[in-house]
Amino acid sequence: MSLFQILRLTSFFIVLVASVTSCTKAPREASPYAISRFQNVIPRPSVEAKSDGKAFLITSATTITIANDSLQPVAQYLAGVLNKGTGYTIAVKVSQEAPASGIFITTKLFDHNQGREGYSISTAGDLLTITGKPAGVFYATQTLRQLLPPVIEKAATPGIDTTSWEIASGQIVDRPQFSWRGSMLDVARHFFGMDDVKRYIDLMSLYKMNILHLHLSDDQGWRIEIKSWPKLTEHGGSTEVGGGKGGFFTQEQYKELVAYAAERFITVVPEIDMPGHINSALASYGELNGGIQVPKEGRIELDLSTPGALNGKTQPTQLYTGTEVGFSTLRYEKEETFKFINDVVRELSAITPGPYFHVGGDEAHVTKKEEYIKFVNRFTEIVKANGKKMIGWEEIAQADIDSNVVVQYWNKEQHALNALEKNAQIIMSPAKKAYLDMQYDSTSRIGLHWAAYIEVDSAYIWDPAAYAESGQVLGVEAPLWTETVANMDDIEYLVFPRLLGYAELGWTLGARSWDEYKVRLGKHAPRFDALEIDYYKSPKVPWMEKGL
Ligand code: TNX
Repeated sequence: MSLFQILRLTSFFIVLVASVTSCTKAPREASPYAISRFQNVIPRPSVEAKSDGKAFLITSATTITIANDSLQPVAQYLAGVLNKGTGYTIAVKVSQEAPASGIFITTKLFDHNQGREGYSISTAGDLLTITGKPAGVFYATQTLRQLLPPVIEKAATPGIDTTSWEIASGQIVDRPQFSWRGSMLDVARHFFGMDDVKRYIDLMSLYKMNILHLHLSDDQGWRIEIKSWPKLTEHGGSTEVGGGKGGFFTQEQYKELVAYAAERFITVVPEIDMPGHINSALASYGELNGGIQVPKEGRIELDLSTPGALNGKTQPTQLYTGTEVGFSTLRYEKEETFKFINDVVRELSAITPGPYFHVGGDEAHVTKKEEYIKFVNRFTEIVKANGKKMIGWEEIAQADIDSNVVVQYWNKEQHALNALEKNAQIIMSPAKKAYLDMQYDSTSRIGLHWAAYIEVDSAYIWDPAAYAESGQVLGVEAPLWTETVANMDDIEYLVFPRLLGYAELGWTLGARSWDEYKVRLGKHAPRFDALEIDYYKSPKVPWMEKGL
């Protein structure tokens, strides 16, 4: 018999076994592995997760039926996930009637609390029903992935045992606590290209996060094309921390990232950090420079007392590849500065469908206090005139902000309280708990520790709703600053496994316990391996070495 004949015969038997399995009517008991997966979903389902001990099987005969066309994109996404891992060609059909078997998706909600992002998954015999609006169905898909064996995340290979894929059946009812569940990626200190950012989006989406805040400019680099100020990227984008070649996104590339994120129900929030953290722009256009750059004992400082800095003779600064913060500032008293700001906000807002624009506003140590306040007040007007809602780091709470502004808390509680008093909304990113660039402990190979060492337990043990009685807390965001982060392996090492904890803090309602969570987290090791995530194997977590 030739190899070809053997292969044909083998696939004949696989199809035979698969169709026999798919016709089996008697409910099968779920394996302990399937039950364990059901119990270890992250973020933990908020309302209910009850297994009935039976198994639901996905086979080559499974189809996805959607009740209406608005579910087409999410259903295709689900089919894509399943087909990649199983090697099947599961199709999507449209019918308002629930089929007798397979996966049925409907927008008829399970209950009225479900909202835009909630979902339910319930199984009865050979039928698995998902209810939700498109975003909810997307999150149901992420849950289903975790109910399947980790190898679902690997592209199917011909030799794989694929007669069926087991899910423990039962009922899951789930919805998020906060509408803002985000992470920030700093592409300015080190530049990360399209593939890396897309992978970051994919990884976030696995845990139902819905905000990607892109830190697009800083002293070390300008990373987004602004057509009316081309030197920002030509010159300002040409390096990064450590002197590497840097890079930037064209507007077309940025749009592609925004669309890629939107397919995963993630809103991109662009940040242009002003009036400090702006050296890359000052190096590109000297007229924006609010001072004169002087190297001092290996640091860079700005001399504002030099008359030349303020009388029209400003010079472009040098490009900067170090890691100091707080030495640069835009020049307040020139209208040209506000033309620049307006052009940047206008161009970037036009390619950002999401409602937010982040103006930075942090660590403007060399901007005079009264000018800082005036800057922020002008930012507020400019962002509003360009149709966006303004977000800024906590320092902006010193300006005349109101309920239309969002303040991102990172360091000083006083600023957060100030923001709440002014009726602003707040995003919780406390550096001591939520900064993904903090080292786990003193032996971590990269990362900083100015705020704290943040082990996996510490990252999880805090309450973002501490201020929630105000009703002004939008949610949680974990920022990854990249002074010490140079490639995707570095990103994954700092982000995983802490990201799952932040996702759960943002998503899951109700009480939390580290002792319970750490066991659940430990069960995700084989899934990280299947996804080829280079995670930090914290000694605090009982990692599962083998299993499904
Ligand atoms: C503080 S947090 C910064 C960043 C740094 C970070 C390093 C904030 C608003 N500003 O510029 O990258 O610390 O951890």
